[in-house]
Amino acid sequence: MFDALVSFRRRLAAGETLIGSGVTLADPLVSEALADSVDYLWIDLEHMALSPESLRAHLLAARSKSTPALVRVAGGGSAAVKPVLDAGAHGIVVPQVCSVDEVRQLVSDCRYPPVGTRGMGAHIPTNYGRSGGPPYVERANANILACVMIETAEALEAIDGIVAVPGLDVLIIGPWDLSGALGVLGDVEHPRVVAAMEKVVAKARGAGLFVGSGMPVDPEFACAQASRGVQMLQIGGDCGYLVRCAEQISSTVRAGLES
Ligand code: 3PY
Ligand code: MG
Repeated sequence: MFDALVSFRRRLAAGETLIGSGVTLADPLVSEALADSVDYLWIDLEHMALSPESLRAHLLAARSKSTPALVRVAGGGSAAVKPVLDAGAHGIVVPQVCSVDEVRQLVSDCRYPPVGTRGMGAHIPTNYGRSGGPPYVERANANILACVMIETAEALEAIDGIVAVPGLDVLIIGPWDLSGALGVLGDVEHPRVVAAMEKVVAKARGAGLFVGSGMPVDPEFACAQASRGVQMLQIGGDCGYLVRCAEQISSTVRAGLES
């Protein structure tokens, strides 16, 4: 399951900007249908409570398309992270972190000993136990993406310590929560928010980390984030695409009917 991740990391390291789609609807066909349009999937357990069966089926669909699937968990901690990794996630995104300790915890939860504290026993990532030996452990430790979202005032404050956590791979900007944390909820182009996002990009890049951003369906904002140096653009997701496309098509047809 790591080949897709190896090439994903290689493309990021080469400086490519990659796009991902959010997934919130239960049916795994959503992941299968979206995979060919994007470079990665972002399965969202923060804002949608998918069942374990649905999560596993999405991850199966992602594997069938050789598309890396990051899972944004609702919150950190081993109990949240372990079953998601063992279900075959290629990376974990923890939202709303506030402290260096939370970041250390995530990295530790994502890596097997001696590097971290991830428990042995994964079935799916080891091809159901067929390949669970040292080469698997090495590949898992080298490739699983540990990602934290920078979207709180506390995380901004602690950014130097956060980027220095060994084993952290990606900082992901949460522009909307960040705007709320800076007192201008929803105004993601406010100079204070832009300055904070630029700081996150600079700190991430200075520490050799990849940097991403979440967002709703908003192509202009995606391009603005790319121009600020964001390399992983999660350009909205399934619900947003459905509604936006439905609104456009229905209003075009209604306009045609009236003319
Ligand atoms: C935010 O903007 O707060 C996000 O979490 C986007 O994913
Ligand atoms: Mg957020």
